[in-house]
Amino acid sequence: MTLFEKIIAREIPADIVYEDDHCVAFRDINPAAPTHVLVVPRKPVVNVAEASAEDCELLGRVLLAAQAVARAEGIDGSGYRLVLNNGVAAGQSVFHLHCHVLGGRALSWPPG
Ligand code: DGP
Repeated sequence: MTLFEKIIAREIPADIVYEDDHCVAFRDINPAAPTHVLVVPRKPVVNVAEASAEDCELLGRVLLAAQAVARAEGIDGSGYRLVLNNGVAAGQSVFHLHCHVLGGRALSWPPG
């Protein structure tokens, strides 16, 4: 069971800000921006690289949940960044697909 499955199951506490039938979203424990929320599908797909065609709808649900989070957090007007880290070299540390929703400050590009 992944760490994020345990959060979804309420076995580990988290500040959950959004949920629907497909996804749960909660604040990152180590925020990198004033708003930093993780959108996690209930299905424990490892990452985009490991997703399959049957996950097509689920991937769209993750993005729409991220949109809902951004609206609820009030960062949709100023702009926000969505990040999906894939694999160790990209910085993925939890191997349960998650979309970082980052906003509330200016974000530089390219990332380091
Ligand atoms: P990534 O590096 O892309 O795999 O992002 C994983 C994120 O998960 C990282 O920004 C920190 C966050 N995180 C790790 N453990 C916990 C936890 O127990 N609770 C919460 N809310 N976030 C966590």
